[in-house]
Amino acid sequence: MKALNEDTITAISTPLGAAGLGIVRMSGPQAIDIGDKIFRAKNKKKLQQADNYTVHYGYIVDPDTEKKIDEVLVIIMKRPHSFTGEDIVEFDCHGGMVPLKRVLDLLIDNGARMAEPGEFSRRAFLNGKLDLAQAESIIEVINSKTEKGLDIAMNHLTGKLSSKINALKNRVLKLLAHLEAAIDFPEDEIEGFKVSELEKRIQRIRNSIQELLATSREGKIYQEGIKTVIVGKPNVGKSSLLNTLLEEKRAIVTDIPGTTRDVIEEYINLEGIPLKIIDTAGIRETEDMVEKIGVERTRDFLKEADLVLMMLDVSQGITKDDLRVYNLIKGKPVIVVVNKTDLPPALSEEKVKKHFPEHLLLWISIKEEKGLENLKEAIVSEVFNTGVESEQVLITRSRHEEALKEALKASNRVYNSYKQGLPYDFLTIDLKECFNKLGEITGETVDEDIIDRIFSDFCLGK
Ligand SMILES: Nc1nc2c(ncn2[C@@H]2O[C@H](COP(=O)(O)OP(=O)(O)OP(=O)(O)O)[C@@H](O)[C@H]2O)c(=O)[nH]1
Ligand SMILES: [Mg+2]
Repeated sequence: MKALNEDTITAISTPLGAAGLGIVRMSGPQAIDIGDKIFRAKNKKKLQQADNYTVHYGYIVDPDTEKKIDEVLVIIMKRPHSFTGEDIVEFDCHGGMVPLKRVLDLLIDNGARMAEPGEFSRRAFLNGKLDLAQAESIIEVINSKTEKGLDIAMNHLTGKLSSKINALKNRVLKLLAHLEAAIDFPEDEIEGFKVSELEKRIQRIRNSIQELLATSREGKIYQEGIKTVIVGKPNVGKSSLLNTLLEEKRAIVTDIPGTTRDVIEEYINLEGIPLKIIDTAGIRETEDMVEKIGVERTRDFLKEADLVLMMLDVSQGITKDDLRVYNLIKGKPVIVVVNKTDLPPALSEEKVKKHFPEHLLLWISIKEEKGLENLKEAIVSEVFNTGVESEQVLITRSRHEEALKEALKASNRVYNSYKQGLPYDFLTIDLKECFNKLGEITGETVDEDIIDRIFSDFCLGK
């Protein structure tokens, strides 16, 4: 284990605001000493004498006056068997800004230092309790938007992704060792190394990286959601659709065209997939300043969209405004949603098909709640071509995706060098690069500033 930090850090680990309970956490070599300075156990025992993983009831006091500040439970977790690998003392206090802040201040007055965001997790990483991919997954667990998202994040936290990466790294390393031995002892036979198997071994490494990389699109969708933008001319029922999917009157709906003027974003859970649904201002030629800005914002959101729901009003037929909308979304995955089928139609199925030949068409009536289940299914299958098993390890983070792409490039170079019959030195250079890129994911071969950046994204107290 690496050298432990000398200072002891502390932070409030629960959200601020009135609550039943709040937790102040402290980690470091003086944690138990500092705890004893301000904690008075009901049974008079000192925390120093406490066994590992025990809970103690008593009061936090101001040691200068012995005035009681809060009634608490204290949890002791001793190094190295704690989250950070250091001594940890956790105070289960009453929630609420004032008591929590007071306990924090007392800990700082008595020798602890305010923790930086993510510093507990960073220490866990530096002390070898978690690798980098596992540490990053803590944020994913906290931020997961659906149960499936949580399953995937938990697979990362429990090390399933890391063990896949490590297995890959071992294969690269073994090949590297064999090639280096073959370079150093060209005359000798090297145990476990057959030239005839070289091509297959390189290819297997490439394939494994490729397979993992192929999961990143779905992985990101589970983590960040499918960005689905609802567009259409005014009054076709975009905000009504948002409200229906949300099962909540979130957006204002009126029969006045141009009701929605800004962009509204909400998350819904669609069969375990987070759908980030975005209602936009109706698009039409307009002189109204506010509406114009709304349309501009719609354009910006469209750039980022994973999927577009283009809405039509069956009672109105296809108008110039509809075609203007369509021009904005060309090239995106689009589902054409024809709404208000409860009204007398001014639009036949053939006509819609003719205008939008390459898109899926769905007919709905929000008013009569018809066709909505079909729409939900269509959204999922439009984005996912195949079903996803939650046991599968998916790549969810751009950082991992980038590292895998670089590793793949390096393995391609290894393969090309092999095919060209270049000396083994050419292969080993790129194999090392491949190894290093894989190691960036788990953190062995990553730069300090990247580590800084990763942990600074954490919330305070984590
Ligand atoms: N008959 C009928 N009316 C509907 C249906 N869906 C929505 N409407 C009505 O259509 C009108 C416009 O609905 P909105 O949801 O505000 O339309 P929008 O596309 O958001 O309009 P803008 O925000 O102005 O662009 C409202 O009066 C809704 O009640 C439907 O399926 N059938
Ligand atoms: Mg609207």
